[in-house]
Amino acid sequence: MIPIFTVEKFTANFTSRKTKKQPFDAEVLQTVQEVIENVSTRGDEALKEYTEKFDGGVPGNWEVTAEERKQAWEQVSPEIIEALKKAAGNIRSFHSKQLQQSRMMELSDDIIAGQLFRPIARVGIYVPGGKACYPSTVLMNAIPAVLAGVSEIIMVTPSRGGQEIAPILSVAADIAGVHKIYKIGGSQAIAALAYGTETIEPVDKIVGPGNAYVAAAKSLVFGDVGIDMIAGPSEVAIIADETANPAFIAADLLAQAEHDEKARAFLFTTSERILEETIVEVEKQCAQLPRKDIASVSLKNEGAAVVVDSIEEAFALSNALAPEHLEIQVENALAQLSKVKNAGSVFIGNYTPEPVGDYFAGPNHVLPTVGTARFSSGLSVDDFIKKTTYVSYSEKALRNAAPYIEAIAEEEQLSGHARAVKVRVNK
Ligand code: HSO
Ligand code: ZN
Repeated sequence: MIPIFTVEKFTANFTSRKTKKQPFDAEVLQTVQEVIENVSTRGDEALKEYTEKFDGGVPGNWEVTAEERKQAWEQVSPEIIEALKKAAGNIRSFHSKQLQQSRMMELSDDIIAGQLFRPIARVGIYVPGGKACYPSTVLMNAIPAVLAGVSEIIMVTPSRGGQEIAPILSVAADIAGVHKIYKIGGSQAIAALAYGTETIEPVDKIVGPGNAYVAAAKSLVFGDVGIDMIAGPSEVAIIADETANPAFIAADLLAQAEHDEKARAFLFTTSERILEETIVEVEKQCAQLPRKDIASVSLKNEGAAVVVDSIEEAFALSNALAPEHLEIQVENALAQLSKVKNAGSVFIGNYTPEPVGDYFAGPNHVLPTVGTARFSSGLSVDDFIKKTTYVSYSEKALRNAAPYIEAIAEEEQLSGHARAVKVRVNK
Protein backbone atom coordinates (compact mmCIF):
# COMPACT_ATOMS: atom_id res chain seq x y z
CA MET A 1 0.00 0.00 0.00
CA ILE A 2 2.85 2.39 0.79
CA PRO A 3 5.21 2.89 -2.16
CA ILE A 4 8.92 2.27 -1.63
CA PHE A 5 11.38 4.90 -2.84
CA THR A 6 15.14 5.07 -3.10
CA VAL A 7 16.78 8.05 -1.42
CA GLU A 8 17.42 9.64 -4.83
CA LYS A 9 13.88 9.16 -6.06
CA PHE A 10 12.40 10.44 -2.81
CA THR A 11 14.57 13.54 -2.97
CA ALA A 12 13.59 14.24 -6.56
CA ASN A 13 9.87 13.67 -5.95
CA PHE A 14 9.29 15.26 -2.59
CA THR A 15 11.87 17.96 -1.96
CA SER A 16 11.79 19.80 -5.28
CA ARG A 17 10.79 23.45 -5.09
CA LYS A 18 9.72 23.53 -8.71
CA THR A 19 6.16 22.38 -8.18
CA LYS A 20 4.02 25.09 -6.63
CA LYS A 21 2.01 23.61 -3.83
CA GLN A 22 -0.80 26.12 -3.37
CA PRO A 23 -4.00 24.28 -2.47
CA PHE A 24 -6.20 26.20 -4.97
CA ASP A 25 -6.28 26.78 -8.71
CA ALA A 26 -7.04 29.76 -10.96
CA GLU A 27 -10.72 28.93 -11.21
CA VAL A 28 -11.17 28.87 -7.42
CA LEU A 29 -9.24 32.12 -7.21
CA GLN A 30 -11.56 33.79 -9.71
CA THR A 31 -14.73 32.68 -7.92
CA VAL A 32 -13.34 33.87 -4.62
CA GLN A 33 -12.29 37.21 -6.06
CA GLU A 34 -15.90 37.81 -7.05
CA VAL A 35 -17.19 36.82 -3.61
CA ILE A 36 -14.76 39.19 -1.90
CA GLU A 37 -15.65 42.04 -4.24
CA ASN A 38 -19.36 41.54 -3.59
CA VAL A 39 -19.17 41.14 0.18
CA SER A 40 -16.84 44.11 0.57
CA THR A 41 -19.13 46.39 -1.46
CA ARG A 42 -22.61 45.06 -0.69
CA GLY A 43 -22.03 43.80 2.88
CA ASP A 44 -24.74 41.78 4.61
CA GLU A 45 -26.86 41.51 1.46
CA ALA A 46 -24.10 39.67 -0.42
CA LEU A 47 -23.17 37.66 2.65
CA LYS A 48 -26.79 36.48 2.80
CA GLU A 49 -26.86 35.47 -0.88
CA TYR A 50 -23.66 33.45 -0.66
CA THR A 51 -24.67 31.83 2.63
CA GLU A 52 -27.98 30.76 1.09
CA LYS A 53 -26.16 29.40 -1.95
CA PHE A 54 -23.24 27.61 -0.26
CA ASP A 55 -24.59 26.65 3.18
CA GLY A 56 -28.11 25.88 1.99
CA GLY A 57 -29.90 28.37 4.24
CA VAL A 58 -29.53 31.68 6.04
CA PRO A 59 -29.50 31.76 9.86
CA GLY A 60 -32.16 33.88 11.57
CA ASN A 61 -29.41 35.44 13.68
CA TRP A 62 -25.83 35.66 12.40
CA GLU A 63 -24.29 35.65 15.84
CA VAL A 64 -24.62 32.58 18.06
CA THR A 65 -26.59 33.90 21.04
CA ALA A 66 -25.67 33.41 24.71
CA GLU A 67 -28.69 31.13 25.00
CA GLU A 68 -27.54 29.00 22.03
CA ARG A 69 -24.06 28.77 23.49
CA LYS A 70 -25.55 27.58 26.77
CA GLN A 71 -27.73 25.00 25.06
CA ALA A 72 -24.75 23.59 23.16
CA TRP A 73 -23.29 22.35 26.45
CA GLU A 74 -26.29 20.11 26.95
CA GLN A 75 -25.71 18.45 23.61
CA VAL A 76 -22.13 17.39 24.29
CA SER A 77 -21.17 14.42 26.48
CA PRO A 78 -19.46 15.08 29.82
CA GLU A 79 -16.52 12.84 28.81
CA ILE A 80 -15.73 15.02 25.81
CA ILE A 81 -16.14 18.19 27.83
CA GLU A 82 -13.71 16.84 30.41
CA ALA A 83 -11.20 15.82 27.73
CA LEU A 84 -11.37 19.22 26.04
CA LYS A 85 -10.93 21.03 29.35
CA LYS A 86 -7.91 18.92 30.20
CA ALA A 87 -6.40 19.51 26.76
CA ALA A 88 -7.13 23.23 27.03
CA GLY A 89 -5.28 23.33 30.37
CA ASN A 90 -2.20 21.74 28.79
CA ILE A 91 -2.31 24.03 25.74
CA ARG A 92 -2.70 27.08 27.98
CA SER A 93 0.17 26.09 30.20
CA PHE A 94 2.54 25.41 27.27
CA HIS A 95 1.67 28.63 25.44
CA SER A 96 1.78 30.80 28.56
CA LYS A 97 5.55 30.20 28.64
CA GLN A 98 5.78 31.95 25.26
CA LEU A 99 4.62 35.29 26.68
CA GLN A 100 7.30 37.96 26.79
CA GLN A 101 7.54 41.27 28.60
CA SER A 102 8.03 44.49 26.69
CA ARG A 103 11.67 45.51 27.10
CA MET A 104 13.48 48.76 27.64
CA MET A 105 17.27 48.97 27.26
CA GLU A 106 19.59 51.74 28.28
CA LEU A 107 22.03 51.62 25.39
CA SER A 108 24.16 54.27 27.11
CA ASP A 109 23.63 57.03 29.68
CA ASP A 110 21.58 59.13 27.32
CA ILE A 111 20.13 56.65 24.85
CA ILE A 112 17.07 54.59 25.55
CA ALA A 113 15.60 52.02 23.19
CA GLY A 114 13.14 49.19 23.50
CA GLN A 115 10.33 47.07 22.23
CA LEU A 116 6.67 47.33 23.15
CA PHE A 117 4.74 44.08 22.88
CA ARG A 118 1.09 44.75 22.18
CA PRO A 119 -1.69 42.33 21.33
CA ILE A 120 -3.54 42.55 18.03
CA ALA A 121 -6.90 44.14 18.84
CA ARG A 122 -9.30 41.97 16.85
CA VAL A 123 -8.71 38.45 15.54
CA GLY A 124 -10.95 36.22 13.42
CA ILE A 125 -10.72 32.44 13.67
CA TYR A 126 -12.02 30.37 10.81
CA VAL A 127 -13.27 26.91 11.80
CA PRO A 128 -14.50 24.49 9.13
CA GLY A 129 -17.93 23.05 9.82
CA GLY A 130 -18.06 20.18 7.38
CA LYS A 131 -15.54 17.44 6.74
CA ALA A 132 -12.97 18.65 9.22
CA CYS A 133 -15.08 19.93 12.13
CA TYR A 134 -12.43 19.79 14.86
CA PRO A 135 -12.90 21.19 18.37
CA SER A 136 -9.16 20.72 18.89
CA THR A 137 -8.56 23.32 16.19
CA VAL A 138 -10.71 25.83 18.08
CA LEU A 139 -8.53 25.34 21.16
CA MET A 140 -5.25 25.54 19.22
CA ASN A 141 -6.18 28.80 17.49
CA ALA A 142 -8.02 30.60 20.25
CA ILE A 143 -5.95 29.85 23.36
CA PRO A 144 -2.74 31.58 22.17
CA ALA A 145 -4.84 34.60 21.13
CA VAL A 146 -6.49 34.77 24.57
CA LEU A 147 -3.09 34.52 26.27
CA ALA A 148 -1.65 37.24 24.03
CA GLY A 149 -4.40 39.55 25.26
CA VAL A 150 -6.41 39.94 22.05
CA SER A 151 -9.46 41.94 23.13
CA GLU A 152 -11.93 40.55 20.62
CA ILE A 153 -11.71 36.99 19.29
CA ILE A 154 -14.36 36.27 16.70
CA MET A 155 -14.92 32.74 15.48
CA VAL A 156 -16.74 31.99 12.26
CA THR A 157 -18.06 28.59 11.24
CA PRO A 158 -20.80 27.68 8.76
CA SER A 159 -24.27 26.80 10.01
CA ARG A 160 -25.93 23.56 9.08
CA GLY A 161 -28.35 24.71 6.39
CA GLY A 162 -29.04 28.02 8.12
CA GLN A 163 -29.73 26.34 11.45
CA GLU A 164 -27.29 25.89 14.34
CA ILE A 165 -23.53 25.36 14.25
CA ALA A 166 -21.98 22.12 15.54
CA PRO A 167 -22.51 22.27 19.36
CA ILE A 168 -19.04 20.82 20.04
CA LEU A 169 -17.44 23.84 18.31
CA SER A 170 -19.45 26.22 20.46
CA VAL A 171 -18.41 24.36 23.63
CA ALA A 172 -14.75 24.37 22.58
CA ALA A 173 -15.06 28.12 21.88
CA ASP A 174 -16.38 28.68 25.41
CA ILE A 175 -13.58 26.61 26.94
CA ALA A 176 -10.95 28.51 24.97
CA GLY A 177 -12.41 31.97 25.63
CA VAL A 178 -13.78 33.02 22.20
CA HIS A 179 -15.81 36.23 22.52
CA LYS A 180 -18.19 35.98 19.55
CA ILE A 181 -19.25 33.27 17.11
CA TYR A 182 -20.85 33.99 13.76
CA LYS A 183 -22.66 31.35 11.70
CA ILE A 184 -20.89 32.05 8.45
CA GLY A 185 -18.34 30.12 6.44
CA GLY A 186 -16.50 29.84 3.14
CA SER A 187 -14.79 32.67 1.32
CA GLN A 188 -17.74 34.96 2.14
CA ALA A 189 -16.87 34.65 5.84
CA ILE A 190 -13.24 35.56 5.16
CA ALA A 191 -14.38 38.59 3.14
CA ALA A 192 -16.75 39.68 5.93
CA LEU A 193 -13.99 39.38 8.54
CA ALA A 194 -11.50 41.27 6.39
CA TYR A 195 -13.71 44.16 5.24
CA GLY A 196 -16.64 44.11 7.63
CA THR A 197 -20.36 44.28 6.89
CA GLU A 198 -23.25 46.03 8.64
CA THR A 199 -23.29 43.16 11.17
CA ILE A 200 -19.68 42.06 11.31
CA GLU A 201 -16.93 44.39 12.41
CA PRO A 202 -13.69 43.88 10.52
CA VAL A 203 -10.77 42.14 12.25
CA ASP A 204 -7.02 42.77 12.03
CA LYS A 205 -5.88 39.19 11.47
CA ILE A 206 -7.51 35.94 10.32
CA VAL A 207 -6.25 32.52 11.40
CA GLY A 208 -7.50 28.97 11.02
CA PRO A 209 -7.69 26.24 8.42
CA GLY A 210 -10.19 25.82 5.61
CA ASN A 211 -10.87 24.33 2.21
CA ALA A 212 -9.43 25.60 -1.08
CA TYR A 213 -11.93 28.50 -1.21
CA VAL A 214 -11.06 29.66 2.29
CA ALA A 215 -7.33 29.34 1.56
CA ALA A 216 -7.71 31.34 -1.66
CA ALA A 217 -9.73 34.01 0.17
CA LYS A 218 -7.11 34.29 2.90
CA SER A 219 -4.37 34.74 0.34
CA LEU A 220 -6.39 37.49 -1.41
CA VAL A 221 -7.22 39.51 1.71
CA PHE A 222 -3.65 39.25 3.02
CA GLY A 223 -2.18 42.73 3.22
CA ASP A 224 -5.46 44.32 4.18
CA VAL A 225 -5.46 41.99 7.18
CA GLY A 226 -2.85 39.59 8.54
CA ILE A 227 -3.21 35.84 8.06
CA ASP A 228 -1.51 32.93 9.79
CA MET A 229 -0.49 30.79 6.82
CA ILE A 230 -1.82 29.00 3.76
CA ALA A 231 -1.85 25.39 4.88
CA GLY A 232 -1.22 22.55 2.47
CA PRO A 233 -2.03 18.89 3.16
CA SER A 234 -1.04 17.58 6.59
CA GLU A 235 2.09 15.41 6.71
CA VAL A 236 4.25 13.24 8.94
CA ALA A 237 7.75 11.83 8.54
CA ILE A 238 8.80 8.96 10.80
CA ILE A 239 12.44 8.13 11.40
CA ALA A 240 12.76 4.57 12.72
CA ASP A 241 15.62 2.22 13.51
CA GLU A 242 15.77 -1.46 14.43
CA THR A 243 14.39 -0.70 17.93
CA ALA A 244 11.11 0.77 16.63
CA ASN A 245 7.81 -1.07 16.72
CA PRO A 246 6.25 -1.74 13.26
CA ALA A 247 2.72 -1.82 14.72
CA PHE A 248 3.27 1.66 16.18
CA ILE A 249 4.79 3.02 12.98
CA ALA A 250 1.92 1.64 10.88
CA ALA A 251 -0.67 3.15 13.21
CA ASP A 252 1.03 6.54 12.99
CA LEU A 253 1.28 6.46 9.20
CA LEU A 254 -2.42 5.62 9.05
CA ALA A 255 -3.35 8.32 11.59
CA GLN A 256 -1.85 10.81 9.19
CA ALA A 257 -3.29 9.21 6.06
CA GLU A 258 -6.87 9.20 7.38
CA HIS A 259 -6.91 13.03 7.43
CA ASP A 260 -7.63 13.18 3.71
CA GLU A 261 -6.59 11.74 0.37
CA LYS A 262 -3.90 14.37 -0.06
CA ALA A 263 -2.31 13.83 3.39
CA ARG A 264 1.29 12.61 3.23
CA ALA A 265 2.95 9.98 5.41
CA PHE A 266 6.63 9.05 5.08
CA LEU A 267 8.85 6.46 6.71
CA PHE A 268 12.65 6.67 6.73
CA THR A 269 14.15 3.57 8.28
CA THR A 270 17.59 2.05 8.65
CA SER A 271 16.07 -1.42 8.88
CA GLU A 272 14.75 -3.60 6.03
CA ARG A 273 12.99 -5.76 8.60
CA ILE A 274 11.14 -2.79 10.10
CA LEU A 275 10.04 -1.75 6.62
CA GLU A 276 8.71 -5.19 5.74
CA GLU A 277 6.87 -5.64 9.01
CA THR A 278 5.44 -2.13 8.82
CA ILE A 279 4.02 -2.85 5.36
CA VAL A 280 2.22 -5.94 6.69
CA GLU A 281 0.94 -3.98 9.70
CA VAL A 282 -0.34 -1.14 7.53
CA GLU A 283 -2.47 -3.56 5.48
CA LYS A 284 -3.80 -5.23 8.60
CA GLN A 285 -4.60 -2.06 10.55
CA CYS A 286 -5.95 -0.09 7.60
CA ALA A 287 -8.66 -2.69 7.04
CA GLN A 288 -9.98 -1.96 10.54
CA LEU A 289 -10.25 1.82 10.12
CA PRO A 290 -13.61 3.46 9.40
CA ARG A 291 -11.75 5.84 7.09
CA LYS A 292 -9.82 3.04 5.35
CA ASP A 293 -10.81 4.29 1.90
CA ILE A 294 -9.29 7.71 2.50
CA ALA A 295 -6.23 6.31 4.29
CA SER A 296 -5.40 3.76 1.60
CA VAL A 297 -5.72 6.28 -1.24
CA SER A 298 -3.56 8.74 0.68
CA LEU A 299 -0.83 6.18 1.46
CA LYS A 300 -0.82 4.79 -2.06
CA ASN A 301 -0.74 8.13 -3.89
CA GLU A 302 1.10 10.41 -1.50
CA GLY A 303 3.02 8.17 0.91
CA ALA A 304 6.58 6.89 0.70
CA ALA A 305 8.90 4.55 2.56
CA VAL A 306 12.67 4.78 2.18
CA VAL A 307 15.41 2.50 3.48
CA VAL A 308 18.39 4.64 4.43
CA ASP A 309 21.99 3.71 5.25
CA SER A 310 22.17 5.56 8.53
CA ILE A 311 20.26 7.72 10.98
CA GLU A 312 22.24 10.66 9.60
CA GLU A 313 20.88 9.97 6.13
CA ALA A 314 17.34 9.77 7.54
CA PHE A 315 17.75 13.21 9.12
CA ALA A 316 19.23 14.61 5.92
CA LEU A 317 16.09 13.49 4.05
CA SER A 318 13.81 14.81 6.75
CA ASN A 319 15.58 18.18 6.89
CA ALA A 320 15.32 18.52 3.11
CA LEU A 321 11.62 17.70 3.31
CA ALA A 322 10.95 19.98 6.32
CA PRO A 323 7.91 17.97 7.44
CA GLU A 324 5.01 19.41 9.39
CA HIS A 325 5.35 16.58 11.95
CA LEU A 326 8.46 14.51 12.62
CA GLU A 327 8.40 11.37 14.73
CA ILE A 328 11.71 9.99 15.99
CA GLN A 329 11.45 6.32 16.93
CA VAL A 330 15.05 5.29 17.37
CA GLU A 331 17.25 4.23 20.25
CA ASN A 332 18.00 7.16 22.51
CA ALA A 333 15.54 9.31 20.56
CA LEU A 334 15.87 12.47 22.66
CA ALA A 335 19.61 12.65 21.95
CA GLN A 336 18.82 12.94 18.21
CA LEU A 337 17.05 16.27 18.63
CA SER A 338 20.18 18.22 17.69
CA LYS A 339 19.97 16.70 14.20
CA VAL A 340 16.59 18.34 13.52
CA LYS A 341 17.00 21.42 11.33
CA ASN A 342 13.62 21.82 9.64
CA ALA A 343 10.34 20.51 11.10
CA GLY A 344 7.06 21.95 12.38
CA SER A 345 6.80 19.83 15.53
CA VAL A 346 8.75 16.81 16.75
CA PHE A 347 7.43 13.73 18.56
CA ILE A 348 10.15 11.90 20.39
CA GLY A 349 10.27 8.23 21.33
CA ASN A 350 8.05 5.20 20.76
CA TYR A 351 5.38 6.42 23.14
CA THR A 352 4.77 9.84 21.66
CA PRO A 353 2.56 9.40 18.59
CA GLU A 354 1.44 12.53 16.76
CA PRO A 355 -2.12 12.56 18.22
CA VAL A 356 -0.54 13.34 21.61
CA GLY A 357 0.29 16.71 20.08
CA ASP A 358 -2.73 16.97 17.79
CA TYR A 359 -4.98 17.02 20.82
CA PHE A 360 -3.39 17.15 24.16
CA ALA A 361 0.23 17.75 25.13
CA GLY A 362 0.32 21.53 24.78
CA PRO A 363 2.34 22.48 21.67
CA ASN A 364 0.24 23.84 18.83
CA HIS A 365 -1.10 21.67 16.03
CA VAL A 366 -1.32 24.53 13.54
CA LEU A 367 2.02 23.92 11.84
CA PRO A 368 3.89 24.79 8.65
CA THR A 369 3.22 22.26 5.87
CA VAL A 370 4.76 21.24 2.52
CA GLY A 371 8.29 22.37 3.22
CA THR A 372 7.43 25.76 4.74
CA ALA A 373 9.00 24.65 8.04
CA ARG A 374 12.25 25.72 6.31
CA PHE A 375 11.32 29.32 7.05
CA SER A 376 8.31 29.43 9.36
CA SER A 377 6.93 28.10 12.63
CA GLY A 378 3.78 26.72 14.15
CA LEU A 379 1.13 29.01 15.59
CA SER A 380 2.10 30.59 18.90
CA VAL A 381 1.35 33.55 21.15
CA ASP A 382 3.72 35.56 18.92
CA ASP A 383 1.23 35.35 16.06
CA PHE A 384 -1.11 37.58 18.05
CA ILE A 385 1.46 40.14 19.16
CA LYS A 386 3.00 43.12 17.42
CA LYS A 387 6.40 44.34 18.44
CA THR A 388 6.83 48.09 18.26
CA THR A 389 10.35 49.40 18.66
CA TYR A 390 11.14 52.78 20.22
CA VAL A 391 14.15 54.97 20.81
CA SER A 392 14.93 58.19 22.69
CA TYR A 393 18.14 60.31 22.30
CA SER A 394 19.23 63.18 24.50
CA GLU A 395 20.71 66.32 22.91
CA LYS A 396 24.20 65.05 23.74
CA ALA A 397 23.55 61.67 22.18
CA LEU A 398 22.29 63.31 18.99
CA ARG A 399 25.39 65.53 18.83
CA ASN A 400 27.60 62.43 19.02
CA ALA A 401 25.65 60.63 16.34
CA ALA A 402 25.11 63.60 14.02
CA PRO A 403 28.19 63.20 11.76
CA TYR A 404 27.34 59.59 11.03
CA ILE A 405 23.66 60.20 10.34
CA GLU A 406 24.45 63.20 8.17
CA ALA A 407 27.05 61.26 6.18
CA ILE A 408 24.63 58.47 5.35
CA ALA A 409 21.81 60.92 4.56
CA GLU A 410 24.02 62.88 2.13
CA GLU A 411 25.18 59.63 0.51
CA GLU A 412 21.54 58.76 -0.06
CA GLN A 413 20.97 62.28 -1.41
CA LEU A 414 18.37 62.96 1.21
CA SER A 415 19.48 66.36 2.51
CA GLY A 416 16.19 66.83 4.29
CA HIS A 417 17.12 63.90 6.49
CA ALA A 418 20.50 65.48 7.25
CA ARG A 419 18.81 68.82 8.01
CA ALA A 420 16.50 67.24 10.61
CA VAL A 421 19.68 66.47 12.56
CA LYS A 422 21.61 69.67 11.72
CA VAL A 423 18.79 71.96 12.77
CA ARG A 424 19.03 70.50 16.27
CA VAL A 425 22.79 70.31 16.75
CA ASN A 426 23.75 73.59 15.02
CA LYS A 427 21.36 75.80 16.92
N1 HSO B 1 -2.85 16.66 12.45
C1 HSO B 1 -3.58 17.89 12.24
C2 HSO B 1 -4.32 18.38 13.45
C3 HSO B 1 -5.47 17.54 13.85
N2 HSO B 1 -5.49 16.20 13.91
C4 HSO B 1 -6.70 17.95 14.27
C5 HSO B 1 -6.67 15.82 14.35
N3 HSO B 1 -7.41 16.88 14.56
C6 HSO B 1 -2.60 18.98 11.77
O1 HSO B 1 -1.54 19.17 12.63
ZN1 ZN C 1 -4.07 14.87 13.00
